[in-house]
Amino acid sequence: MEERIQALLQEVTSYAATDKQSIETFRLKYISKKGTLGELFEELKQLAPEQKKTAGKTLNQLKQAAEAKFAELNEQLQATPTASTDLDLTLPPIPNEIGNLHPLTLTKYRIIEIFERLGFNVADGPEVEDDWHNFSALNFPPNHPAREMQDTFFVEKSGGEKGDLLLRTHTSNVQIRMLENQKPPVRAIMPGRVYRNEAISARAHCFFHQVEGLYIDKNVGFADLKQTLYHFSKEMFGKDTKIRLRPSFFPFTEPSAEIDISCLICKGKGCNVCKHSGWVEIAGSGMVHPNVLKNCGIDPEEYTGFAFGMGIERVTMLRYQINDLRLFSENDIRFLRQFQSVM
Ligand code: 2NL
Repeated sequence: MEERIQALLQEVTSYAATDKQSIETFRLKYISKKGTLGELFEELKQLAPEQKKTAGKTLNQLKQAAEAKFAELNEQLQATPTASTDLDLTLPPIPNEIGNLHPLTLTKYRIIEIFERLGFNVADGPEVEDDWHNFSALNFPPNHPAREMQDTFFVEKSGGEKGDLLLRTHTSNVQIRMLENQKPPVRAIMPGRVYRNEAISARAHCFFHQVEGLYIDKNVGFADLKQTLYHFSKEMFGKDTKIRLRPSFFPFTEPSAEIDISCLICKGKGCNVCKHSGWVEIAGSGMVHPNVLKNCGIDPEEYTGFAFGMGIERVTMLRYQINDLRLFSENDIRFLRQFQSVM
């Protein structure tokens, strides 16, 4: 028995293993109670007391040597970066979650893209505005209902009384600022957030997004307005889209027209979205009122132009068939994730 133990001791000390599997084989053979070591301890019990004493001593040496070797092998394994054992380098990588743009941003970018190709610049301006740039310069009469507290959010003065500042109700303030500072020709669109004092519902919100457009030059006429918005509609909603103009009224344009497109959902046959008319409104527009040009120091005898305004929410709802305005501002990840792959 003594000889067998000595031979095993030799085996144990010279054992070499570089991977998990052979270390496990080592453990089962030399450490586990069910392995060779276990068997020897069983045999030990049968020996005569004198033999038991010496054999027991060497057997314990073997046990200690095996445990020390086992610890050493494990340490070696940890220290060597053996990619082949733990890492499968042929696996495709786990993709990084990079999020996605908000559907309103996607639509805004698409609108910008279309108008940029027609030579329009993109302009930006303040959301907190004074009365002049939001109302007076745009030919709103002093007692116009839009100027009332229930339609407009006013910024209070420190004493709590209504001040001259308000949250802009449209992005036209940007156009006014531009016309005040820049001689025509002016050709620009103004996307941005606007505010109205309205109760929140599926169809209305106290803030939303608008793109307004303005083109002022010599000899700009109503035909230019029609062609520009016709081109936009086909680019945005598909080449078969038709447009229709209905007479309308805005204080800042004369004449004014509401722009409808043929319903995308039912192709004009009549459905819930178009309320069975076959047409849906997408924008307001018109020829810039001479008073607006005068207010900005531009001679209406020399220059004319058209302007339009459309709701980005409305265009987005038509584009992606979204039926509730509130979805845009609730930040529900289940809604937002659906736009991951659209661009
Ligand atoms: C709508 C209507 C419109 C304009 C906006 C505009 C701006 C200037 C002068 C004249 Cl500086 N007009 N903007 C013109 C017509 C309609 O918006 O329904 N928006 C959602």
